[in-house]
Amino acid sequence: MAIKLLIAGGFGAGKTTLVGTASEIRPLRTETSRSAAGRAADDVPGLEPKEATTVAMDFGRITFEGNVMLYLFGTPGQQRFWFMWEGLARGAAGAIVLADTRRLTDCFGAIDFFEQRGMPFVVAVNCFDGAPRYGQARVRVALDLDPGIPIIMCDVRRRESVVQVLIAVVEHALRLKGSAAR
Ligand SMILES: Nc1nc2c(ncn2[C@@H]2O[C@H](COP(=O)(O)OP(=O)(O)OP(=O)(O)O)[C@@H](O)[C@H]2O)c(=O)[nH]1
Ligand SMILES: [Mg+2]
Repeated sequence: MAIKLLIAGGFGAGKTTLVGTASEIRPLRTETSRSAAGRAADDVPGLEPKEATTVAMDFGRITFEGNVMLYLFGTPGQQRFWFMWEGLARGAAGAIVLADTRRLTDCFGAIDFFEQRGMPFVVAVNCFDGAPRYGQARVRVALDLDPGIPIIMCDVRRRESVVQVLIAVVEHALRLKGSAAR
């Protein structure tokens, strides 16, 4: 069985890192180094400068138990590339919205996108070193998430952590599908 998942979220939330950590094949990346104009537009004061950004997508694959294959599609984070999300979302079973607590509201766009399309999603909070730590309850209030939407704390550099998030989104998508069929 093959399942397509989208990895979305704000600029620099760790989408490319997540796909790279999870993937058993060499991930396809479409990163470019950032132009001076891009830096001026997107860099956030106080955060480390970012050298590269995704312009089209990331792609990776992970197999569970030898027969469930997850195809991971990372979206570009910068708002000017969002026109590509529509195509990437086609046929996806669910999505992960990655959030960075230093700029939590950057993922509002992604949440709106999936809510409007009725696409199952979970919110994964990428716990960057030194970033503020909020509990699930505070993240839920801050992002105005329905009680049914899972929120998972993660570190996208750690494989076990990413696997937990992947399992959460697949389970959530299956649960919603099951309740729709009833
Ligand atoms: N300390 C720490 N650094 C991280 C973590 N996740 C990602 N990074 C770093 O943060 C930067 C941004 O990560 P990316 O994976 O490129 O983020 P992205 O969401 O793909 O960014 P865009 O494609 O530009 O939107 C990279 O330099 C990563 O090495 C994390 O959990 N902790
Ligand atoms: Mg990226």
